Amino acid sequence: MLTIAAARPSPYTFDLPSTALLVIDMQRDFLEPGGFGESLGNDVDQLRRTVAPLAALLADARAVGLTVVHTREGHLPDLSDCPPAKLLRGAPSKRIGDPGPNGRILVRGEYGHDIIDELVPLPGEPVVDKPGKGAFHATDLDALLTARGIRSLLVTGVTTEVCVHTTVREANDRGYECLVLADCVGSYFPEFHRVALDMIAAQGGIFGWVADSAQVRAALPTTPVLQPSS
Ligand code: TIU
Repeated sequence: MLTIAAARPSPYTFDLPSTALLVIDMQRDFLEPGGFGESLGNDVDQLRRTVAPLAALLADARAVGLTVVHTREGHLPDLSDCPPAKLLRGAPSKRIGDPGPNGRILVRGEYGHDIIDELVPLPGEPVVDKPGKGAFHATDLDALLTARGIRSLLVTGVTTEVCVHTTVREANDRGYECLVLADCVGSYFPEFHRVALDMIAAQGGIFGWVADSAQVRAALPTTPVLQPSS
């Protein structure tokens, strides 16, 4: 067992075979100009600080053979999986499905829908396409994790209070332990980011634990101990 002694609200213990690194929605649509995030009026630069620590963590996780799972938020080209409540809400500069500089906004198969170059998935790493904010809603993520014997999630990605939080809540109700890595999750709203992390660790860890990626990287062995996931 490995222990992250400095995790909030208490030390987090996990073992490598039953743990996955979950990378949520690190897509151009959220992190680069011209995509869904910017269409909602957000400053996409707010999310950039997550990229370097997440790339470093990903490299160490891969080196040790940890299971890595990526997710992408997006919709079928005919938008049949996008509820009107999501499509029509608000007054964005562009709606889901509209053409943008990176292709149609938040539509599967478009350049903007894919994961940023710095964090591109390796062959064999599952990429779960999800129509909602939570990664368990209308996906096979639970079955995929169960088949691999995963019970513990190192949670990273964007945005802290939207897709990360929804996924952590869903995971918590399904019996997974979640350690959210504060420097590897990001929000367009610094205050929401801070409070969202506090909400996870409050009340004795009502949804899980919070730590920094450096603490996890320091705890990981330096030689492979697992077969690469397939
Ligand atoms: N708007 C916002 O903060 N986030 C999303 O719409 N999706 C995700 O968080 N991935």
